[in-house]
Amino acid sequence: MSEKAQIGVTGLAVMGRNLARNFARHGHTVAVHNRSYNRTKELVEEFGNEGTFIPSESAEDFVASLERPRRVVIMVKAGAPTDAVIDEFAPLLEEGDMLIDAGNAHYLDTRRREAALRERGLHFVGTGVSGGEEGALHGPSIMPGGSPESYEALGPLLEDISAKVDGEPCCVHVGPDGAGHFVKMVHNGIEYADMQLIAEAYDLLRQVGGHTPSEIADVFRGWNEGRLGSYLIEITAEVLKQNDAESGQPFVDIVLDQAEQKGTGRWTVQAALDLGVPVSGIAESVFARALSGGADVRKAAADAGLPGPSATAGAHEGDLQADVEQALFASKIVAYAQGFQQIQAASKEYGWSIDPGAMAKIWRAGCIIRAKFLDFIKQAYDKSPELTTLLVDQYFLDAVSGAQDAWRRVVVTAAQHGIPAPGFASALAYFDGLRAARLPAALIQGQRDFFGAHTYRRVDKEGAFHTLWATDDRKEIDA
Ligand code: NBP
Repeated sequence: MSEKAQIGVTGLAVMGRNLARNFARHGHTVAVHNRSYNRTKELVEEFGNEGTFIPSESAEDFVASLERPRRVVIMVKAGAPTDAVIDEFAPLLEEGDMLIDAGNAHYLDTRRREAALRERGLHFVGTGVSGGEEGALHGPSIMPGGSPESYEALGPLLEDISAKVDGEPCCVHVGPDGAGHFVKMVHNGIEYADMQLIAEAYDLLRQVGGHTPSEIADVFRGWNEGRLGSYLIEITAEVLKQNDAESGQPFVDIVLDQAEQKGTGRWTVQAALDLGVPVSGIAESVFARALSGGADVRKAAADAGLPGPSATAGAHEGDLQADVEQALFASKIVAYAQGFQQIQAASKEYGWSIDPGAMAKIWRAGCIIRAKFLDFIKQAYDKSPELTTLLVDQYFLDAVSGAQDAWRRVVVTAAQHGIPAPGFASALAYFDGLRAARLPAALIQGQRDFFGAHTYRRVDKEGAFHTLWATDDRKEIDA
């Protein structure tokens, strides 16, 4: 074989096929391989005219068709299939070659795989790829981890096929080992929070404002022109405008109200718990999906007739639409601030040196949470790379301060009407928690010292203290 491929893709289901086509469309010769050969054949038959593909039936031929250092993108089902593919390919590769896992792997799996392959002289690059199948074909946001050395050989190809904003690629070396997959995971967690907040805004406009889905679609279209401008707001308007072809009903009314999840939101919250970072916005959105999907519990509640507010709730005190926009924007800022804080905490924990501003930059296109306001996040971190929380950056501080009266009115209205708004309410509680000069955590410390002699620190001097409580002779219990 004369011509060698610059890059190879193994795993040619929807994502892998589209990534391979994207590389080919950018003029790269692409080696393609799949466990079952029919997918490889179909790709070349259907899209062979889009560029140069070198199809292989065996892993050996596929590896032989690649130029050195070999770059092998793995795009298979995350989990055991990824390990199976690594086990199949690693023995065929040579020192300096790269295995690039572009699936949705858990970052701890990526850390494990990277360490094992490094010992064998191979680069393992866990890479977040956002934007779904359309993104994979037309330009995703790409979040590669792995060694800086691997990025030198791989980065230019990934940057080439990534989404662009003003000519700048939505791809950057995130950091070593699992950093790329970690950031992709938090991206998905933020996406959950964003979607939940939008859903709450819709619910309030519908139930309190009495607007139809079509009218609310127009509201979202208007918001999309302003500071909330984003892909998710744009598609929300489209979904709300849609009528069901069969029944003629608004589409949103014929869909079962049980949200599903694939697990990256849950992973984000689990990781946040381990890191001790309060990502309440993401957590509320994961729990809200779980609540919606808890059909048995919801039915039991409905059967028991759990009562709503006893008094008829009054009208919203203010301009509901304008207030909901403020609540949505402020809560969104909180969710992003928390997500970025989680990225910074993991970066510190694992020594990744992630540049948070660069993450905001590469999320501006090619991914689900692309939004105008990411520019402001980037600017905030450009100004202060060590920013503790986005909420203290002047732009966000002003936005949240300006929004807070409306935000509080919206949370009150939701509570008075018995409409669940966990995203808005918990974001506000987080904001108030950060603002508070004194938190009741002092009382919790007192309780802990009382029942478990866990000691406490004082406001007026250094050291750990224990008080001899009246009941201190009884057996202590841990908590
Ligand atoms: P799937 O996740 O449906 O996986 C199908 C592919 O995995 C096929 O190529 C299949 O080969 C291969 N595979 C399996 Br299953 N077990 C294998 C094994 N033991 N050995 C070798 N190959 C095996 O594909 P997808 O929907 O294209 O997603 C690919 C990855 O991208 C996943 O990690 C997914 O989570 C991620 N993803 C990301 C986004 C996004 O927006 N970024 C969207 C969707 C998916 P076969 O053809 O022989 O069965």
